[in-house]
Amino acid sequence: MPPISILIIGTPSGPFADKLEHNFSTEHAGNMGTVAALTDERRAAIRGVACVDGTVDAGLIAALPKLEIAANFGVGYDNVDVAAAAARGIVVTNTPDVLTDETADTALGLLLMTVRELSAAERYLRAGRWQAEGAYPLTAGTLRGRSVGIAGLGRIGLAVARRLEGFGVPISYHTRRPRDVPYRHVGDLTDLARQVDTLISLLPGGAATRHLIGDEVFEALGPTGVFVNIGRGSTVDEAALIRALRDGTIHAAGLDVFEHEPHVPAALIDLPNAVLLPHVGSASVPTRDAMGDLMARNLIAWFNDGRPLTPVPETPVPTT
Ligand code: 8YV
Repeated sequence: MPPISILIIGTPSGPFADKLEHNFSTEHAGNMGTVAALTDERRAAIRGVACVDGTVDAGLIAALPKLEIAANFGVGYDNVDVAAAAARGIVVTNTPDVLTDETADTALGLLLMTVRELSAAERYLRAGRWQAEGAYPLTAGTLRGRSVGIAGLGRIGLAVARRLEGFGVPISYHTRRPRDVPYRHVGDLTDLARQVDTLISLLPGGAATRHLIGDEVFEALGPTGVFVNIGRGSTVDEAALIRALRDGTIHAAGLDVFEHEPHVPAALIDLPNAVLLPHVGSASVPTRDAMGDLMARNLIAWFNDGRPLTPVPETPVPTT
């Protein structure tokens, strides 16, 4: 049997790149997922997509008449048009679990960096200012006495909450429905922001969550408020966040994700009370290898026996 043809979007690196090449006949598209360079015959033969970086939009799906599965590299899949996939019976898979701990670790690191100004303190030392000017100024912020709200208590949110237990801070969370967890549920996001002074967002991207966090939430969080975003940049009204940081509506923010990555507005970069990371939540070699391996195994499992390992709920797998 000739090998199954798949389209790789983005540039895989690590052992899973070899796994894909070994198991499939691969076509390569740039990050835009463009298939324009392929002959009609090669395009029509593609049965799977491995999306390492970029998007799988309705146009791409329409251009691939034999497509059966789109395997995404990442737990979030707002870069894949799942409605268009579901309408064609195409299965979408993501990479949950394997990045949970890494991303939760990053969230806690970012929280501490933000509250205690650790990156600014390091810059101070490197600039020779400790010796020249004396000790770094005491930080107004501390985790002591804070109460933390988590927006979005999925796998990563739960892992963040468990880590926070070790820090001895009270924890509440916002999800649509309460979960069976030992933390206080708050049914409304603005209410949650009002009841805590530290808000960590792990909300997923997509139309339903776009700009959910804006003026109202920042005002509710208040002048001692710290906002940390490790979910998706699209969930935040970035202009409102910049205003809130600038005029003291909130105290500080730690961001790993942005509205238009990799673009980060100069106005954010200029703000001393914003800690900014270039979307590194899951970005260690072991974790990215595990994500790539799971993405490849989803494709292999689908073509072997029609049972992908981690399909997303919007595109159920046929049970025949
Ligand atoms: C990655 C992520 O940055 O899994 C996700 O949803 O945001 C991150 O782990 C991304 O998937 C890599 O492109």
